[in-house]
Amino acid sequence: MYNSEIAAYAKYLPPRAVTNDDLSLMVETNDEWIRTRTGISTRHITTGETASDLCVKVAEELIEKSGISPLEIDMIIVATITPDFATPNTACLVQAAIGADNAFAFDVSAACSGFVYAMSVADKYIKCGTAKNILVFGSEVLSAITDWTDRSSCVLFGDGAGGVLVKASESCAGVIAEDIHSNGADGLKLTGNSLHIDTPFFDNDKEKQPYLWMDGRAIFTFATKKVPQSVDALLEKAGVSKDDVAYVVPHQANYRIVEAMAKRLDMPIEKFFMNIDKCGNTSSASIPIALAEMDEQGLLKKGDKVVLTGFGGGLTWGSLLIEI
Ligand code: B82
Repeated sequence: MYNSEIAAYAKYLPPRAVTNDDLSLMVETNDEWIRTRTGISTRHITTGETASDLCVKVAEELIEKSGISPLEIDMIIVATITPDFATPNTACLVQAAIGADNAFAFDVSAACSGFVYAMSVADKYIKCGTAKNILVFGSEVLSAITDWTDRSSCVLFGDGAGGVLVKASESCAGVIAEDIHSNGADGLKLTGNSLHIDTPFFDNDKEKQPYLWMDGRAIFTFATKKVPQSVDALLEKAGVSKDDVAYVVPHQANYRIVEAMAKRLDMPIEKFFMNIDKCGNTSSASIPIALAEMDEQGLLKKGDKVVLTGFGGGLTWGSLLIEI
């Protein structure tokens, strides 16, 4: 059986950076309020690039860094809640753009847990021997489903993409363990872009809900309770102690959520990689963007054990233990 080694990391942020001061000219808010409540200073916002465009930039860098030919790629998975279209899926658009003619390609929808879910799927295809080289992305254009007149939510979100090349390996342990969950019963506590049925056959008297909406307090409680439980369960399954974990890479939702998680887990906050100050909340893209930044900074050392933990709409949550 092969293991799933992460062989390359890359990210792409659209060039337009929007600061808290920029937003304070649009809605009643200010830099100090946003920074103390969320930890965010800047986010990148697309000026027309779509989720697939962002992935293509990431894919080109992954191909260059790893030296792989596009024809050697067996599979492409894009985690996103802001696909270019309902069909074709985002991954097929990426396949065409990079000429990965031998790959099969599909999207995964699990909001801010999407990258963890997609990596879990990729890991299974590697372990069962069906695929040897898989591109896995998280890519979001959240600005398209943000209510830019709502000061409580428009300050939170950003656009961007990150991705990895997952390779079948006999030497690196790669994905060691996983702990993944869903709770659909609480799904309507975090919603976005509802399908609006209004046809010659049905007059809908309710309004479309096009924008991201969350019951902040309820999902804050969900995240700070369920994620530490998931990380504990993950490490127990793997027989790995907290001291042996070099980094935890959490979904970048809010600085205070991550602080509360570190406290509950009784792990030093320094082990939690955070870059929400520069990117905002990019949903499924936040973990792979963080990984690519860690790689650029030389923080990911061969043999290190790293926990990825996602949580978000669905509700969904899940953690992966990776050996670098
Ligand atoms: S908040 O409700 O305003 N709050 C917590 C009480 C401020 C500290 C808030 C803010 Br501001 C931003 C994010 C959240 C939050 O709970 N986010 C999430 C929770 C679970 C899953 C995903 C997210 C997410 O934002 O992606 C709360």
